[in-house]
Amino acid sequence: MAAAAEERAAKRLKADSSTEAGGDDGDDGGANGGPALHSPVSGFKTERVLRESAREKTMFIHGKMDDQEAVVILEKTPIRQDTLAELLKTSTLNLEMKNDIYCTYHLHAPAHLNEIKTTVICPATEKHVKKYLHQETFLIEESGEDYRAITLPYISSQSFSVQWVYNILEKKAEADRIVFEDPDPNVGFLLLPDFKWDQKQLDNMYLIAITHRRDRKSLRDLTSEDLPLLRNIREKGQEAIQKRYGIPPSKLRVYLHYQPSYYHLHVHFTSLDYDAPGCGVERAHLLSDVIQNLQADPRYYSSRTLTFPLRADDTLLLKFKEAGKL
Ligand code: DD3
Repeated sequence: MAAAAEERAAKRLKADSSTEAGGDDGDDGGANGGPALHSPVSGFKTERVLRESAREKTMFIHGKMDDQEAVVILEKTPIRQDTLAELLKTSTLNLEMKNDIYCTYHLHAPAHLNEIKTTVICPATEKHVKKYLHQETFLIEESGEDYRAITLPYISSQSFSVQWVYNILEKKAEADRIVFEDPDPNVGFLLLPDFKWDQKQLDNMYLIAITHRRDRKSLRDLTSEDLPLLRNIREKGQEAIQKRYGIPPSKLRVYLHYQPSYYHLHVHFTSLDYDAPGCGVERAHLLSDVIQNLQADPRYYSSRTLTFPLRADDTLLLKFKEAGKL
């Protein structure tokens, strides 16, 4: 049963990618339809490795590209069931060791089955570079008063750019990745894959719903007036994911972050089987709980104390310290 459902889902993903690719594999221009561009990372000069994880098979690198600051993120992609037969058939195996019934090999996969997901941020700001350095974190307990006295002035003074969000809303970027849109200016939103998801397997499905409304920065701005918006995102988001990927609402984790990583209201939809970064109790607020809390108290999120982690090098942490709150 489960295996059959998985197979159907894999076929669905494959069908999706091949509609843009004009052939699902084997062409020379990038294995998943994207054009094989002249490599922007070949001119990248590494300055230092910010973080690496052998377990996650990732590396975060700070360096320069054409004299501009840049961050490059490399991540080995999971082995996929739908290309497994091809992988085993067309790769070469080099024996490393043999002992009794145990053998280890180095498998050399053909190029199109051996991708590394690569993210480039250029020009990168100091904040991007810091983000990927490992840092100790501390919990903050932010009252409604603390939010208005400390956090809000800080986020206003920083004027964090959400240009990339506006580009998505205006179809100037990622228009071909949109999974669903409700164009209503008040309760409407766009649903699309988050950067973190390569869309090759459903196990780590990660979509974001971005609201058309631009006047809600975070959970803190939400009141009972926003209930129609939140209910709309929950209902239509779940429906679109069920339709496109065959994942039922009971397999979805739907939540908001506080603090968010960008101050434009958005909702995360991740696969329940995926331990997504930031889905822990110290940062994630289930959309259903948010809806219920606002039903019970229209000002719940402007008055309640909210707890969240901050990195040791975060300027907001310094502001809380200066105010004698830590
Ligand atoms: C971001 C939070 C922001 C590094 C990285 C990502 N999903 C995005 C631009 C376009 C996107 C996202 C900041 C930035 Cl890797 C610094 O996220 C994005 N497009 N999360 C999508 N689809």
